[in-house]
Amino acid sequence: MVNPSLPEVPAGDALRPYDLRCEHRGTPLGIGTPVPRLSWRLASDRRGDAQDAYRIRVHSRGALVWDSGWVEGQDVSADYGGAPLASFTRYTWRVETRPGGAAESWFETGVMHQDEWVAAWIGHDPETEPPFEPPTDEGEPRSARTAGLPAPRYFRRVLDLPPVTAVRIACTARGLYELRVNGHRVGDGELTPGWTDYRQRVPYQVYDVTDLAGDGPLCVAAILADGWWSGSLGWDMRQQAQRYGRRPQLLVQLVAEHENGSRTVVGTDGRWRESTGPLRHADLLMGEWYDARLEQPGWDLPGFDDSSWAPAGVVDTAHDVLVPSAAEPVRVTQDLVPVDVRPGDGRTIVDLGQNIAGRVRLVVRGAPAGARITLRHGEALDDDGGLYTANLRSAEATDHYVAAGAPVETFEPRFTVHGFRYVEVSGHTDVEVVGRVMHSDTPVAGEFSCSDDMVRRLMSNIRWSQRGNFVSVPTDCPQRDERLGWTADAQVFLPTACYNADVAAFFTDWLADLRCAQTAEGAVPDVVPHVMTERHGTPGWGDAATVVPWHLYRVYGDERVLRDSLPSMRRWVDHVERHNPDLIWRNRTGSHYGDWLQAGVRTSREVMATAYFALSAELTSKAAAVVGDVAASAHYAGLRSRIGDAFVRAFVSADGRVTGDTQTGYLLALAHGLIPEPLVPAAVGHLVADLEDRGRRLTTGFAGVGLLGPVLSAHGHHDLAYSLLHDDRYPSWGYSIKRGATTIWERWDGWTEEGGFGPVAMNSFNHYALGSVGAWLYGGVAGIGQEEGSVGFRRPLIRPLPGGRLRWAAASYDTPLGRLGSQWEVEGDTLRLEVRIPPGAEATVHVPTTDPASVRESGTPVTGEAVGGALACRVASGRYEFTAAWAR
Ligand code: RAM
Repeated sequence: MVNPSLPEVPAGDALRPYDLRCEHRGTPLGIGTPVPRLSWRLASDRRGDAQDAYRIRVHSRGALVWDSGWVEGQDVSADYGGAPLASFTRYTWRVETRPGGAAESWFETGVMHQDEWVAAWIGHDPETEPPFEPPTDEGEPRSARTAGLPAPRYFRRVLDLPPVTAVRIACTARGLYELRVNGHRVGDGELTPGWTDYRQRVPYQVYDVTDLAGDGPLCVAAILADGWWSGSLGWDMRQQAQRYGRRPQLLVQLVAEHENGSRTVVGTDGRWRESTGPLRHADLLMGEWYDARLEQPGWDLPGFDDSSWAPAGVVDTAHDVLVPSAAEPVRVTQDLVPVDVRPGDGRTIVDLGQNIAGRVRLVVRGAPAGARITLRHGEALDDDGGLYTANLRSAEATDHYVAAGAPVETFEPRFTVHGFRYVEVSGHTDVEVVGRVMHSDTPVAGEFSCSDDMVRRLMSNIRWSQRGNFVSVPTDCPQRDERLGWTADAQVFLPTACYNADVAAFFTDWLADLRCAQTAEGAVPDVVPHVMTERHGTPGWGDAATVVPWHLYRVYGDERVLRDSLPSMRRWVDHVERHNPDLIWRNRTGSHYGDWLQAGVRTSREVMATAYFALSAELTSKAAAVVGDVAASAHYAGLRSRIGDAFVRAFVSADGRVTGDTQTGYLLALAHGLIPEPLVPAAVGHLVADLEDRGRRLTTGFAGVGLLGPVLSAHGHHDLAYSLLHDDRYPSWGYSIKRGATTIWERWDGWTEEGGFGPVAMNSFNHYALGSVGAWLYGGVAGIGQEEGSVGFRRPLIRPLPGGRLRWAAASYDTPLGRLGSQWEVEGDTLRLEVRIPPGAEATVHVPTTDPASVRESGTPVTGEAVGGALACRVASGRYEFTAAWAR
């Protein structure tokens, strides 16, 4: 499977803005902030090009509403500064740069003032409604059995409006919805409105349905299911099902504009009608049950006779929880044609060749009415070639389709998602299956490739695990009865995630849920959104509160994330300090998972916790400095320094050993500057000795694994780092790849020769945490990074690491300024390095060489400074081709 490639960048000799975004999104509808941030990237093939000034003009309804005037400088973003934004209005904006070109884009607002909401939350009256009773056989979904969940509901209302010029619909659910207008599905979002901390924030989406409206009556319809709101969630069905509410509810507000400029606003109310339909049951973990015999043709068209439908019940009119959807929705982004279809014994096993999160589209031919076709999903096959589902725990991941008896029927579930590579189809043999890949549609931002098949596969597995686990929130896994926003998984993987995709909007939204969930005393929960109330305050997990905002700021250069998060960062650090006055984090360690899933060792929990405490204090100090809170910055810098002293006193011996003597202990201490300078070589020596003594095998778990490459290479041990990268013995990434992994496994021993499948209680084959090595492939191997202190890649640092089995490696990455690229190749005794620096950036390039005097750029000698096996030189924007002497 190839990785999705980066979109082309405009080429040419003149500076040009491109890829215009509003609030980190392309052309969003439903912007809710009064001061949206507008940003653009720059392209130019001319060396040394930089933007000297920009000017933004925003128009709405033919009138100029903001002219920034010419603003000198290199900023590639600006906050809207014009007349107050009106609701449901399109704003086109144009940015011009000097020198150079111009580009145009638009955004639309949603509901700008809470009092503009008229829609009520509607649902159905549970008293009138019998629960779904499927045939009592093995196919019965357990969630329906235990919780007696009612069937999903269908809603509709017909509106007679004067002729319209534009129609927008704002829609959301406490649950999941599919919106339809005049028989057509609206939008391409899946699992909408997405998952947030519904108690405080329910996101709504805005759609442009003008083209569906026509001249006659308008039928607005929706299907409503439980989803995260009232369906099964997590692993404890009794506690978790119906976590937020008992029944799903719908909220729709339509705003139609007419020729004379007037508006009609209509919201959901008791005039809507509702009914059950062919979708009998839908649950994220369990799957769907669709009975095509129960279809009511035309139910979403104006002419339909809904006299047998019931009036919808009005639940409440709470609008204060409504927030504009801030990130791209989940979408189906790719179809996978099976690589193998194995019929047998009434059950056909279909292999998509790739472990994904998603669902299938099923085509059924010649099934008699009432035939039930069952689709079971799994990540692996057992020894007999049957579907392996033990690791799904209680998630049934099973869809049922009951045929209507037509010659050809098509079924695709709507309100469920499975983590799977294999599908078992039973109940009918003449079937066709296509895999539908689903994930939050974060734009592709980076590409990495190299000459080694296994390393390429590793990056592909990382990328697929990112896709499979960014499903509205960053989850641990997409398959079993868990799929929760585990905070450590997210924070250790974030640097890798940022290289692969533009996750600014995605994580900014998740951080809002993190802040909602912080406890009164400042503890951060282990999972966000917060659904396991008893778990919070855990070292490495809670620290997502500081690590995530800081990293987002560094990568995307948007300081608002720090402004929004600083109070939460402070409360988190204060909480840890309050309970650990001697600054060794021993108390209030929450669920303390340590270096989770480490291989065969036990990193000291106090070492790990205290290292994170130091890191969080440091990041809080830096964030306070950015926000301009000098006193807070000094306070947390002081705290950081005292934690550092305490760490050294408690854990670092005079010969540079760190208590516990484990790889993760050294990695954390070295990466976070906790080893006194004179002892650093000794500590590095102990780390290296541990690896060598184990025959170059890693022992790291979630907390340490992402630091192996960066720390080893920072201290001159890239050979060792490459040994680990290329290793295929247990435990290693290569070990899973040798076994055919197409995603990153949760645990090093997900499957072993000796034991077969790992412990079923916890064995996901799609978990990205151990894939946090990806950041080192981009930042180390291909060498795309930024200088310490640089923000938004203003000062890129290109420092590739030729080595290992690699003959070449290449990476490209869309920084906020524009595209950055690095590609190296070794041929005989020459190394060639091509770099691409975006306009306005001032880069340092370390050209790897065994002879600094040999370095040439496009044939011309280069001046620079010889540093550790490279010639470091400064370059401005443009493309450069270096050659240098190289000896292995
Ligand atoms: C597991 C999750 C997750 C991890 C926690 C501690 O259940 O899958 O990856 O963060 O435990």
